[in-house]
Amino acid sequence: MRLSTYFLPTLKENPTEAQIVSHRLMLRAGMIRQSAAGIYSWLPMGLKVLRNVEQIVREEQDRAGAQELLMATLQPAELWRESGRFDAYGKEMLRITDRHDREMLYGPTNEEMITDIFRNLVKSYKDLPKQLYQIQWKFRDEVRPRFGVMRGREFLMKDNYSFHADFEDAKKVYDTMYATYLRTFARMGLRAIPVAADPGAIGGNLSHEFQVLAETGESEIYYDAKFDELSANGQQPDPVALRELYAAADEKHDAANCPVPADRLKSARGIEVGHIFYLGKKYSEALNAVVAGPNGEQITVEMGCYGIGVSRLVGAIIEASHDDNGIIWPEPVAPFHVGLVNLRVGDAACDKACDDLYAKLQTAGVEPLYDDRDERAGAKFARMDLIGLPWQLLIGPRGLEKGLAEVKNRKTGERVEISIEAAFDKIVSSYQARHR
Ligand code: P5A
Repeated sequence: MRLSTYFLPTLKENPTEAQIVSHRLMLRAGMIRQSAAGIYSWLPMGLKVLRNVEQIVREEQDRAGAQELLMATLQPAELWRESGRFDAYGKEMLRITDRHDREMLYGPTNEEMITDIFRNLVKSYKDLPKQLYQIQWKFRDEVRPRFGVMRGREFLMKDNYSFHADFEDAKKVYDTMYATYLRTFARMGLRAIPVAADPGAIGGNLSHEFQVLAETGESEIYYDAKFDELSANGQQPDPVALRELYAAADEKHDAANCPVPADRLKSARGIEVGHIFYLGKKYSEALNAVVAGPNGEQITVEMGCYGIGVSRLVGAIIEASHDDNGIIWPEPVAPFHVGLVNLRVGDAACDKACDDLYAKLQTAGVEPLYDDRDERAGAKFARMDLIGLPWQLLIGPRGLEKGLAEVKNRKTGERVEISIEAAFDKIVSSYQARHR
C-alpha cells in the first residue's frame, strides 16, 4: 500500500476526549472514528488489526473443535421472555419496535438464540457434544461507555456456546477453552491471567475471567505471585499448573479466607479480555432444550458459553505495547509488517530503489506500507513510530550511494545499516517466521 493513496488520517495533537493511552493512540493513528458515545467506525488500518485479532481467535476456536456460524444481530423479544431475561436485562438492552409493533432487541449476547437453534435442530444425544461460535457485533447500552473501544456500546465479541449430555463433558470443554484462551492471548503477545469470577447476568456457578494486566484496567484482581514465575519470559504457561493457583476477581476475593499467604498475594488492575462460563441447565431448562438419550429417555442438555472481547483486545494490546512515540504492534497482529520509507522522494536513485523493493516485498507475500510522500524525514519518522509497524526499512541518498539501507526494529529501537539485499532478506525472513 502506498501512503500517498492510503486513507490514514493521523493526528499530530492529542485528542482531548481520550483519557487512556490506547484510546489516544487509536485516534491519533487514524484507526477509528467515533460515531456516537461508545460507537465507532473502523478506518482501514484499524480494521486490518481488528481482522488480524479476529483471525487468531478464529483459528484457535477451530483448533479446539468449535464450528463457526453467524447469528442475526436482531432478536425477537419472545425468546428472551422464555428465559426471563427480557425484563431482567434492564436498560443495557437496546429495545426496538418494528413496523408491525413487534418487540425486538439488538443482541447483547446470544444464549437464547443459540439454544433456540439447538432445540429445533438437534434431537439425539448422538449429536453431542456441539460447540458453535460466532464473531459478531453486540450492543449493550452501557451507562458509562468510556476508554474508546475498551468499554463500547457496540463491540465485536467472539461468543462460543457448547452443549453436552452430562456435566463431565461440559467440564472437559470448559477446561479446553481455558487452555485455548491462554494460547489465543499468548499468540497476540499478551499475558492474560485467568481469575475465578462472578458469572453475573450470564448465569451458572463456575466462571473465569481472563485479565490483561494494565494500570488503566477497570477490574481489580488478586493472585498468587507464583503466576508471575509460571508465565515469565513470554512463554505460554502450562494451563494445568495455572489452574492450581489462586487468582480471583475483586467480587470473588475474600481477604479473610484467602489461601495465599500475604507475602505471596499480589493485587493488580486488569482489562477483562475474555470470560468463560459453565452454565449448567439455566437456558436449556428455560427453553426446553432436550435430546433423546440412549434408552429413549429425555436429557435436558448441559451448556457452557465462552466470550472474547475482540474489539476490546485491540485497545488492550496497545495498552500493553506502546512507548512515548506511539504504538508497538506485536508482529502477529500488525496491520503491515514493514514500513518502507523513501527519505528523498524525487531523487531518481531513491525512487527506483524503493519502487523495486516495494514490488519485490509484495511478490514475497509481505505487504509493505510504502511512504512515498514528498515530506521531510522527521515527519516521516514520527508517523512511522506512531503507527507502530514492527519494522522500518529506510532508504536515503547517502546510504544508497554505498548500496545500503537502514533497518529499524520498532520495539527495540535497534537500527542496522546493511546492504539492500540483506535488508530485504531480513524483513522477509522475519515475516515468514511469524506467518508460516
Ligand atoms: C460469553 C459468551 C458473555 O456475554 N455470553 C456469550 C457470555 N460474557 S461477557 O463477559 O459479558 O462478555 C464477553 C467479553 O466481551 C467483552 N465485552 C466488551 N467489550 C467492549 N465493550 C463492552 N461494553 C464489553 N462488554 C463485554 C469482554 O472482553 C468480555 O470478557
